[in-house]
Amino acid sequence: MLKNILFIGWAVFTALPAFAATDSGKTHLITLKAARLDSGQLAYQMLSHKIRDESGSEQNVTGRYAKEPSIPGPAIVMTEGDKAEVTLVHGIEGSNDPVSIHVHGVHYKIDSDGTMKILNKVADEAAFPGKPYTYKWTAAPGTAGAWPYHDHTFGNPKLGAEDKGLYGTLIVNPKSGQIPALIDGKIQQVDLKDIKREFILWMHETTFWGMEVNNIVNRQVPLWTNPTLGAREGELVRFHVIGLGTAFHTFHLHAHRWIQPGTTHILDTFNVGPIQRESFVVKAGEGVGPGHWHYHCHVLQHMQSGMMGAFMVVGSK
Ligand SMILES: [Cu+2]
Repeated sequence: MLKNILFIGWAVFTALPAFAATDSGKTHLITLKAARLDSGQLAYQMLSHKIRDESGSEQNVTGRYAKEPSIPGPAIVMTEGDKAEVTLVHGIEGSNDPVSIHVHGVHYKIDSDGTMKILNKVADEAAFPGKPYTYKWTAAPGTAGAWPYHDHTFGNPKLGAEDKGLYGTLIVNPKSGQIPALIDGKIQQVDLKDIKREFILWMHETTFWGMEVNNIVNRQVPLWTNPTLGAREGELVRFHVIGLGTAFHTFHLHAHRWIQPGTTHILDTFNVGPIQRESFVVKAGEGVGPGHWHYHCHVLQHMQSGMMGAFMVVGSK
């Protein structure tokens, strides 16, 4: 009897992680293409994104994305508890080299690592011409944050071609729907639905590469290099800053302050190493008003090479 109870207890216990992993139920069905730009650089493009809910009905959200490949690539937004099936299509003309997606932060099995067999000992997990590859990700509890995804195979089976433009951003929002932010001088929880715009800035050698996720019109806009960012005074704006390449940077935004996530430490500058990232929220122009607020890398050599842009805050009236 006792043995049976223990056995039932163990069966329930072992089944729990499976329930926990599927309780949210949303599955993102995504098709991305790796393509070559006219400049010779490489880039990812969103071909299709559908979100399937628990009942099995699907919502097509492909219209949120730019219609062309971009650097950085499409920003994929998920919520903790969601799953994704990401199919990559090889669209790099004139090359038979495999191309892949390796993601950071979320959970995946070894066959979704996005590397070649010489590294993972399982399979060549990449798309070949005419032969797409599908990756499965789980944005498990504890994976909220902005994460990079990038190629790990093209042109070099151990390294890939992230430095040629094959990279993008995965944003996993917390299930609670809230994040801490420094607003009106106090650390408080803000609702994600109140964030009007998100600016993604990749710091690559001596250039910022930007993407706006505009939550007002529900569209993504590639901003390309050293962009001018725009917001209305008082809007809640979330920044996601990610490093790429070989250089170490210091991100600085004039006249705004924010908190280092998970702390009460107030910042206006932080360090960004390769593939390191930080996300933070500001209330545009808080305490300082509208203006052509400068943002830049504070490494002098990088500033001298033009690593800068503007955060244009326009008056609310
Ligand atoms: Cu720098």
